[in-house]
Amino acid sequence: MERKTHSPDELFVRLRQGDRVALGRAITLIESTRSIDRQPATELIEACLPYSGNSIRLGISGTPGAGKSTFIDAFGTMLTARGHSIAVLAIDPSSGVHHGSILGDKTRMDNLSRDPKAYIRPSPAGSSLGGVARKTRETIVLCEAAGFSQILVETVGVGQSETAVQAMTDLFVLLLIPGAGDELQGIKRGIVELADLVIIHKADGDRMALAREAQMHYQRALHLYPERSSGQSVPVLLASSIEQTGLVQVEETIQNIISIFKENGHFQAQRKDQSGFWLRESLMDQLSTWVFSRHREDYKQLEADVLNGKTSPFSAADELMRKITGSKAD
Ligand SMILES: Nc1nc2c(ncn2[C@@H]2O[C@H](COP(=O)(O)OP(=O)(O)O)[C@@H](O)[C@H]2O)c(=O)[nH]1
Ligand SMILES: [Mg+2]
Repeated sequence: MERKTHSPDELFVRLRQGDRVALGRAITLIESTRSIDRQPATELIEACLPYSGNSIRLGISGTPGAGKSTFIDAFGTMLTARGHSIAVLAIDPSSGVHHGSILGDKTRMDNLSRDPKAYIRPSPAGSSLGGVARKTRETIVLCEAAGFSQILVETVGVGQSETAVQAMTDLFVLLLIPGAGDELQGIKRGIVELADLVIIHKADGDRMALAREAQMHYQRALHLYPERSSGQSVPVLLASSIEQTGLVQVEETIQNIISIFKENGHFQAQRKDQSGFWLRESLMDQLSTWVFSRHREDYKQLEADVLNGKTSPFSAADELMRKITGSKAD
C-alpha cells in the first residue's frame, strides 16, 4: 500500500494534473533520506524535468524580522490576484533543529495559506545546508511541472544560504529595514552584492523618513560596485507589506528586470551556470558521503595523526587520496 502511493508514475500523472496532495507526496519522496526512496525520487525528477523551467524563480532574503514572510504573503496575494499561481518554498538549514523556523509561523502567511492559487511548503529538515538546498532546488522542478508560474524561495538572511538561493533563482530580492543600523554590515557581509533588487521594507508610519534615507544610502552604495554580470544596475525601492504600498512597483520592476535579463541573455546564461553549479554540488556531496562511509577508519586514523601533530593536514589528505584511488605514492 505504502509503495503504491510512492509510485513515481502515478505521482507524476497526478502532479501534472495539479493535484496538491500528489505534489506534497512527491516532495516528501524527494526529501526522504531512505535509500529505497532514492530510485523512485530520481525517476520522478527525471519525468518532471521536461516540464520544468517555465516559471520565474524569485529568491527573497533579509535578516530575521525584515518582514520576508509578511512580504511574501502580501506580494504573493497580489500575484495570484493577477492570475499567477505561486509556490512558496524555504531554505532554512536551522529548521531541522527548530522545526521550521521560517515558515513554521504560518500566521504570517494568513492570506496565502488560504489562497487556492498558492502552495506553501516549509523548508526540508536536514543537517547540511547543501542537502537542504539541493532538495529545495529539486522541489522547484516538481512545482514547475505542477504548473506554478512563480516560485518564491524565502531564506534566512544570515550566512551561506543566500548563495544557495541565488544559485537556484532568476532574481534575488533583498529586504532591508530602515534604521536598523545594519546598512553597512549588510554590504560588508556581501549579501547586498548578490541582490538584483533591494527593497527598503516597512516603509510606513514614522519610519518613512528613515526609509527614504536608507534608500538614498543604498542607491549611493550600490553605485560604487563594479558593473554586475547581469549588466543591470540594482534598483532600490520602498515598500510596506502592512500598508500594501510599493508592491505594484516591485512587481513592475521585477517584470522589467526579467525582460532585460531575457533580452541580454543573462537569464539563460545564469540558468545554465546554475545547472553546472548543482552538478558540481551534488557530485561533491556524494563523493564526500562516499569517502566518509567507505574510508571512515582510514579517515579517523589520519585525523588523529593530524590532531596530534604527527602529520600535516595536507599530507594526510594526500595519503587518504592514495588509499582511495589505490595508487602508490609518487
Ligand atoms: N510596520 C511594518 N511592519 C511589518 C511589515 N512587514 C512585516 N512587519 C512586521 O515585522 C515582523 C517580522 O515579520 P516577518 O514577516 O515574520 O519577518 P521575517 O522573519 O523576515 O519573515 C512582524 O511583527 C511583522 O508584523 C511592514 O511592511 N510594516
Ligand atoms: Mg519568515
